[in-house]
Amino acid sequence: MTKTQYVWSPVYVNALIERDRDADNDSVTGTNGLEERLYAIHDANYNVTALINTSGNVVERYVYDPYGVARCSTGRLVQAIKEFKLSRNS
Ligand SMILES: [Ca+2]
Repeated sequence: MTKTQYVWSPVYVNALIERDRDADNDSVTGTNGLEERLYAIHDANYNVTALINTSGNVVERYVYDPYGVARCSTGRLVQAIKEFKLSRNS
């Protein structure tokens, strides 16, 4: 059962466009069970710096050190990006 779905841009290796999530853990609500859509905002290095909802409000922010390591390492999105990078490198 899919709980989270990511859409990645082809312009860069980890350029996230948006994330759809089953926020209420109910597979009937939303489109295919996914009712939460968040869009990713990037810096110049394609690090995701914020997630905004469909109303344009910031719901998550990410801060990186000068080496590109996310300081907010517990976020689901950061974890997804790490896993995506690993899958691309293997
Ligand atoms: Ca749902």
